[in-house]
Amino acid sequence: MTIITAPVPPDIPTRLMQQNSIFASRAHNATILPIIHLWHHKHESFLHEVIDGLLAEQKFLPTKYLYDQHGSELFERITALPEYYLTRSEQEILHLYADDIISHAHTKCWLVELGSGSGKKTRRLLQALQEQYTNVEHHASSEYSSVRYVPIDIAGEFLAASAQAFQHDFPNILIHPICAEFMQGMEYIAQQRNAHAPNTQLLVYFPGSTIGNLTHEEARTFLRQLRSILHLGDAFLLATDIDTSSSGKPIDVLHYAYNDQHDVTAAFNLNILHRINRELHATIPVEAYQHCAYYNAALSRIEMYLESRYYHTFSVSTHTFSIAKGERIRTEYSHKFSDSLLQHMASQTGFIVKRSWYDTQRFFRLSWLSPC
Ligand code: AVI
Repeated sequence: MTIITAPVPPDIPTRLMQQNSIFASRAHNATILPIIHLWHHKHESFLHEVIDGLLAEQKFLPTKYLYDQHGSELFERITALPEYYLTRSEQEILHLYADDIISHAHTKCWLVELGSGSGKKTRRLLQALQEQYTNVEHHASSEYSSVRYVPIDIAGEFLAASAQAFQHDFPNILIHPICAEFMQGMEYIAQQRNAHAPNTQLLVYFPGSTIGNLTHEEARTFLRQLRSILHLGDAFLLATDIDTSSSGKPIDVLHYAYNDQHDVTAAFNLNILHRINRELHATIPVEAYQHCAYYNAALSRIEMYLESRYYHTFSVSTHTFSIAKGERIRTEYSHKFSDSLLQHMASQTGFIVKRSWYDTQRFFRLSWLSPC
């Protein structure tokens, strides 16, 4: 499958820097390659996916549309909430074990991050990479630079900001941002590696337990696609949130992580309705909805909905929808994983879980999956 939509530029950093002076690096800053833009927001698919979701028996809105500019900002705020333990737990794992994790990587390694956002968590991994695998003679502006950071995200502004933020601190790491959907970006970077640096390892980091936002079937499809792009010897560093039955994590901890006292998660959820009104000229009365999120213990997942407070109608394009009092529109699943579920999914999709690292409360894990 090839979904590359932009021409593949020659992979010679020095020349690109000369072409585009805003990317020119000072002596002790990392080189940033110009952002590769492969992603285009398609108004038609947004409209069709929204209408399909609202016509379904159990109404839903695709989770990915929670993340416009404002939605991404609200999500950044969620990650700093005291109730949202996921980010802190993952940061703790990286704080404790980044050196150990990176010691499993090859000396020639491109660290690819899927959904990098502001890239805050990655700082510890980059520090460990820089300390273990680069030295001052080996400056990133060399076209032979063997250590790269490749953030992939559809949010171009976040990519640009995080690349700039890393530029100064990691002078020996070449930064290669890609604005794309995950698999699109993966295909592109794997082609680059295969063509220009075949002995380099791709270490793909998927943070935040974002895989939990897919259904198990979608997650398996995602893992199989990724596996078909990776080579033996590459690695997948996967973050997953842990379920309640296989750990001592109280259900309340999960509940409040998605029902915070300042209603930031509620605003994040409701924002999708504002977005639909604005971008699709819909007439949804946003005040008719309230945030609803709870842990479904039988299916080990948070389910997030927008619940109607009263009967109302609205239109999206030529469609009119009637919504009953108490009716729910699903906006997100957030699946939680036991060790055995993770191992089973990995083995079904061509991976083996080599090692997992946990935070001290054992709320969250980071796992090293090897293609096999
Ligand atoms: C991005 N994702 C892993 C978050 C989660 O926890 O499932 C999204 C989120 N939704 C509500 N709060 C956070």
